[in-house]
Amino acid sequence: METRNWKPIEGFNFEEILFEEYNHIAKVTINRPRYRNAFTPRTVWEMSQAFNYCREALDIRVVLLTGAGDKAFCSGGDMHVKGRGGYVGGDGVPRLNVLDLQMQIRRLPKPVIAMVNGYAIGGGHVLHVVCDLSIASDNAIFGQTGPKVGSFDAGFGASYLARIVGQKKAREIWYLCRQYSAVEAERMGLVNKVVPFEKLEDECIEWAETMMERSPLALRMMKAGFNAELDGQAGIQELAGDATMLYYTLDEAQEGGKAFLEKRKPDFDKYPQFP
Ligand code: S0N
Repeated sequence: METRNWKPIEGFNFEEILFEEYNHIAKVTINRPRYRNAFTPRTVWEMSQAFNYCREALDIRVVLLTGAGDKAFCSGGDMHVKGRGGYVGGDGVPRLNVLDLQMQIRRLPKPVIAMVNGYAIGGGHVLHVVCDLSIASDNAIFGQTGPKVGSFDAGFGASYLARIVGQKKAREIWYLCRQYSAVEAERMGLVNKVVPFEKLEDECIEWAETMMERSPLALRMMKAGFNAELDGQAGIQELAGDATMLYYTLDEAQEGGKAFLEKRKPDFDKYPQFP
């Protein structure tokens, strides 16, 4: 693996994730290898802040999501803090805040690559599913455990998974709770590519750098388009929001606001029309 100068992104007090940047690529690493990178409400809250930063930071073009160590990407919610109503954090309140994080990853107008470096299980599996692309090391293992351990994710964990692998396979994954190798996952279309563990980061960086040579706006619109197809009204709102953003960059849109402030009728006729 090439040695890269990952720089910590400053300004946060993260305890359960690492947040770093290299060449306009942000890397969010779940840093709880002792528990196979299971997430607590705090882990999720920290990831949420990191993804929010990635949305606002104009110099970040692609995000990698991964887990620390060589055993796990993420093993889902931390069973030690699973209470009635959700995962219980330091404030004693049960939460399922990973659902908000899933939406955040989907709505980030930049590509997110899941760098799957080991087990992607339970809610950890859903996290890689909601990323735009998944690249896995050859030791990666995939699966849902919900019906075996008293939980389920019938949202993106069901519907988006089924869009990817098909209804029959998705039902198999959830009903039987088996584990699948990286090669099996690749065959199902669940991951884009499988590489040797020591090549995983290099491969992800190569994909990220290739995407950075493409038009960011074109990628943003494609992501919104892919989401709209699945997300219904919320997906259309996202795509429409991007269309509005583009409209606001045009003189035609500026004319409307200017005319209002100058107390005159807007003149929209001077702007080009397309068939
Ligand atoms: C990942 C597995 C397969 C790894 O096996 P391996 O390598 O043999 O390691 P272990 O010895 O099992 O584990 C090492 C240590 O790590 C601890 N640990 C592992 N996973 C977790 C975990 N999820 N929570 C807490 N601790 C974990 C082990 O206990 C062990 O510790 P020690 O050394 O002290 O014994 C294997 O570990 C495994 O199967 N893990 C459990 C995976 C699992 O079932 N995860 C699902 C958890 N639930 C969810 O993710 C639900 C998702 C969710 O949040 C949600 C989302 C939407 C709607 C609803 C929900 C909802 O939760 O209800």
